[in-house]
Amino acid sequence: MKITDAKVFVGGPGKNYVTLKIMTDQGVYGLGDATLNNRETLPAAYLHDYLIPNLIGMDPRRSEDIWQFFYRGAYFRRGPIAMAAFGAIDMALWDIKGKLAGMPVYDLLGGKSRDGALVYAHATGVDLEGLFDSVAAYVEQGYKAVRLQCGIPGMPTASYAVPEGKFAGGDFITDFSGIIPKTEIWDTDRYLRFMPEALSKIRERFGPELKLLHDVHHRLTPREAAAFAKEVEPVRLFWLEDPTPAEDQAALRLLRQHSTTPIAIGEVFNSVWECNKLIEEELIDFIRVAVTYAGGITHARRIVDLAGLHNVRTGFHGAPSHSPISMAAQAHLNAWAPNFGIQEYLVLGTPECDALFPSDHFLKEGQFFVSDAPGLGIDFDEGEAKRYSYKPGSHPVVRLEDGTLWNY
Ligand code: CS2
Ligand code: MG
Repeated sequence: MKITDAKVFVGGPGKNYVTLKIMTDQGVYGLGDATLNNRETLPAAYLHDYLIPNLIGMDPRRSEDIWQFFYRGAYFRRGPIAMAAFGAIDMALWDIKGKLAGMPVYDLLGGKSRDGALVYAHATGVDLEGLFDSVAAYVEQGYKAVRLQCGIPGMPTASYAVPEGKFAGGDFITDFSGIIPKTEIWDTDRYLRFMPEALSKIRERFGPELKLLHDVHHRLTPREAAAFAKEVEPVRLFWLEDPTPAEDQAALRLLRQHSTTPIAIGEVFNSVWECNKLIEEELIDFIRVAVTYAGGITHARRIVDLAGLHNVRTGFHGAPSHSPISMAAQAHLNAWAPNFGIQEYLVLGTPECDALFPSDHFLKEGQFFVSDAPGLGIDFDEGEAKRYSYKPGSHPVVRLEDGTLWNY
């Protein structure tokens, strides 16, 4: 069996999804997602210029060897661009493998450990009242877990937590007015004065059952993060996410010595080599990698297995940065993983998105139910894809009030 062709599409409704389609001589095809938020043309070029010419003629059933060929075979390996490109190929090969076997990918991984996978939604408010309303709306829809982000009084601009524009509440972050980013102003003191109290008011209002999460988005120093995590202990967060910049694995030691608040980290990691210390030293409770940026199912599964040895559960990244193809790949891992924790999930569910990526995966009362169709259980409509093309966009950058550049 041979791979005969592969195509890359960039575009989508309100996003630049990077979709890979791999064709074979047996008519079976596979789909993968290489979307790298606001850098979408780069994994597309890596695929197009380097990987696809090598892929043609390979046997798609040999997904492990193909993964090793691209990873070890690239002298300059790793990094988000390369790993997103390898990840898309890997997802597509698992899709093909499942279709050949007539089995959903979760069965190839070891079968289902659960039916529905717990998800969390993004509740946001420009102020606390707005946040109350947003949480109440999700509770009403049956969600059991929500992430809480709130505008900070006195903070000169809206924070990442409260995106402006038409997708507010949907957390679409990208600003499509061009590649020159807008600037957000951040003030750690204001944040530290306001947020612990806000979290405790949400706990008071919504009671003990609701799972509450909060994302610091890499903005604190280790000492500030330790103090914050300690202060919010009575709120009993499900997790505190990215309290410190993710490059510094040792930063979490200080936090761990001072607090028992569960910590989630990893949405910007691309390989096990960025989180092995965090996992082995049990400095985190949830690993947040995404199947896209962490080299596909083959590599993400290795991270999940390592985490399982150290009491670390999964909490895969699920911002709309990923297309429904990655979300499908993650749904199969979530159905299987013995150490599954939770899945971030923002309903993309516009008619346009569903038309581009038809599937029968579904969400019900705060749980995600994976499709039982062979492979990843998701399709890509090339006719629909003709409606979309690449649109330049950017994330904001963050500065302190005196102009110092800070972590987005
Ligand atoms: C966020 C992301 O979902 C999250 O937890 O941290 O929305 C992140 O800001 C984006 O993926 C960046 O592209
Ligand atoms: Mg995050």
